[in-house]
Amino acid sequence: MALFSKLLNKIRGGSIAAADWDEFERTLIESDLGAQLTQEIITLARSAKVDEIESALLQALSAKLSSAPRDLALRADGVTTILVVGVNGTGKTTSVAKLMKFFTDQKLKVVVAAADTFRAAAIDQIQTWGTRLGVPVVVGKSESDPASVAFDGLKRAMSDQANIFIVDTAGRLHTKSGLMDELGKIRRVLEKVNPVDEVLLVVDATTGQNGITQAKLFAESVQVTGLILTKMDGSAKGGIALAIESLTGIPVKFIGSGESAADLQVFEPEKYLQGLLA
Ligand SMILES: Nc1nc2c(ncn2[C@@H]2O[C@H](COP(=O)(O)OP(=O)(O)OP(=O)(O)O)[C@@H](O)[C@H]2O)c(=O)[nH]1
Ligand SMILES: [Mg+2]
Repeated sequence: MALFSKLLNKIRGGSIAAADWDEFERTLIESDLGAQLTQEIITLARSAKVDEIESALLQALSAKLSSAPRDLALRADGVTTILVVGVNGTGKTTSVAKLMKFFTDQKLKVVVAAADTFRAAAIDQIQTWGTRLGVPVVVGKSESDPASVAFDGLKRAMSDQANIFIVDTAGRLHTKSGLMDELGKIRRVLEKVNPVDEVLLVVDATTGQNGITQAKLFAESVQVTGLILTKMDGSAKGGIALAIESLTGIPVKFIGSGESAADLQVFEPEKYLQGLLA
């Protein structure tokens, strides 16, 4: 993750050659920062004074982060509703399980709806997590209407006086407008009764620049309020969080770092930037 450390050391040591800049550029590109951001950073680094370079970089990178609210919009009273959306296999269901643990650890009462009704296995998967983590999971029949399962889940959350209601949705391609419209329908049906507070888009960090395209297109059809960047434990390149925030304006709210329920971290931008520069 310490993308800049080698360069900074060389600059401070006073011996930086053309090849070092090339290597730095490669490092940034390979970390999924994207071409444009990489060029901006290099231009800045080349022009900054030696003793100011670190603070100049930190400032420039900070300015690239999203300025949208980063804390979850949790209600003090009533049910906070969170929709979890994304393309196939990004880690939505696992992230819902992680959120179950995240909230129950804070002594909040959680109810989940299994609105991925396309596959029976998907219903089993989320039910298994619910049983393991002690969270009620409302399911419908296989192939039943996802919006009606979500609605049943919300009714249960309200009658149970739950604090948090999470909807796990089916994976969908951001390019298929029919499937994207279905998310809008889920939202509309829920909002007849209670507002949707967060729409968290789950992006697999290992998909690199494609993740940025996904974020842009999802944001166009549903009001995405935050990202969960998963699989940051694998070969994921640390630059993707910065690239995605800079290009979409959507804040990263959580980082997924493994397959178990505990592998979720709240994204802390300052720490993240310090980590890049360390
Ligand atoms: N290493 C790693 N694996 C993860 C992480 N999150 C999810 N996975 C794995 O990714 C695979 C897909 O996860 P799911 O949670 O089923 O993904 P999904 O988005 O619900 O998939 P669909 O419902 O089929 O669209 C599983 O094998 C998970 O264990 C993560 O943060 N790190
Ligand atoms: Mg799933």
